[in-house]
Amino acid sequence: MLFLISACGCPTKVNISNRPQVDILYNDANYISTERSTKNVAACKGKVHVAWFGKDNSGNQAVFYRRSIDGGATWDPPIQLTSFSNFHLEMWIQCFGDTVIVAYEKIGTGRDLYYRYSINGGTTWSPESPLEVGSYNQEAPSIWLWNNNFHLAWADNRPVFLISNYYIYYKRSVDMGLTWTPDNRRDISDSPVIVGDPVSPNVLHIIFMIFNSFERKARYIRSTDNGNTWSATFDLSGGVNANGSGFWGRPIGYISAYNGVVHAVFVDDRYGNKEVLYRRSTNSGVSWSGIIRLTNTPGISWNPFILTDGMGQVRLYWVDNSDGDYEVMCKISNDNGLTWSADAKLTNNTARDVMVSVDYDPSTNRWNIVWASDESGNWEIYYTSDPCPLGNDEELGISENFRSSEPQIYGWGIKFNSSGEAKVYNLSGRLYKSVSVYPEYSLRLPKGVWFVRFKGKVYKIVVH
Ligand SMILES: [Ca+2]
Ligand SMILES: [Ca+2]
Ligand SMILES: [Ca+2]
Repeated sequence: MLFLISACGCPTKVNISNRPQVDILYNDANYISTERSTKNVAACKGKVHVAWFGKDNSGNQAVFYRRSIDGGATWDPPIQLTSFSNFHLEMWIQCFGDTVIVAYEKIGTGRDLYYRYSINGGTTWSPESPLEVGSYNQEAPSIWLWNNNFHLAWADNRPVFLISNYYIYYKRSVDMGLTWTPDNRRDISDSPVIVGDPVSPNVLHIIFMIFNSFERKARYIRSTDNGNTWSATFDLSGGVNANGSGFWGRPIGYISAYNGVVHAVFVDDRYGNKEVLYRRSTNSGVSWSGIIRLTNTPGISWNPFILTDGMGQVRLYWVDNSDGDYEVMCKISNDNGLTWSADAKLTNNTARDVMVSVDYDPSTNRWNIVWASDESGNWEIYYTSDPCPLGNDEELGISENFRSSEPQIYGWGIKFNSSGEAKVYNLSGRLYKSVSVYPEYSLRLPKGVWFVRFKGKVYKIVVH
């Protein structure tokens, strides 16, 4: 019996929403994210924060929130952050240290952006405040937090020279949204994702799309002065329009940056069906690699989410309907985006598994993955992590093992089949002991939950 870490995440998952009504991450009737300014998980300082839309029995929605303060092992009860009302499509959750912000689209005067924030890691929350409210539509909030800088990008169709068109806007607050820099209108048209570079936090990157009857392309702008000025637009799509009717024509994308290396992904169908395409910059977005095809599946590859851990690992998560019902997929680069692993499945079932978003917490070295699935019959929000959540499930990770080189997990400890250094951690992540092991070495452990790191993998052991 053995527990193996899967490539994309833990084989067990936590049902975060667990309500008899509909719980979704992106609020549309297609149950497919038709834009990408959506992020439902944030992980900082060992706390994991998840936000989603939950419906009531009348079909109204509210924003729900749930957190783990032990890196995803156990979860506090859910909190309802808003009253039941009418919401539009997207929400965004972001953290920095113990600051957490949840922003979302409400139906008001057109569509408006509101937010709540916490400065104590999600224990208590500010009242709901307007983030960007006015006539016409304010949509697609995307947030980057760094120290006291609250960067907001959004899409807005307020009239420009009397013509209503969606543009990308940007503004910044250093007092949690009490005061703001002026609304800074950038380019046409929608679905911005803003990220900063943790090594050079004054460098900001926005991926967005132009989506109208003339053009459907992924676009990019950058700032090197903390959002005061922005570059001209760069066409990530290389002149090629996405095809498909309605929202399927949207080249929805995502972006991630660390130490000047920027990873951008978007979707179009230049290879015959929807695939995830990738470009990489090694000079903070000054210039870009050619377009690299990351997926090659017969079905729709959609909803890409790319993230770097800052230590050379880059992960692409996306959803793919090649098996007929959508799965969450991933592939991993361990050389900062130069080469990529084969496709791997995080989910594998007959339900729709969609709307994936991811955050990485450097304080726990943990990838946190959230998606929605209708496998319960009424849509739930699921969470998993890589390595596995610490002790959320007694049967976690127990599966038959046929790899003789792998350690075996028992109720009393772990038996090794090869030589090396094993490090044993307790439930709170503290190193318990380091052991030099060899084939047939049996390491007996006291009663409790333990994690053994051996040859790059983490094994969970429950000693009863
Ligand atoms: Ca539900
Ligand atoms: Ca495909
Ligand atoms: Ca599925």
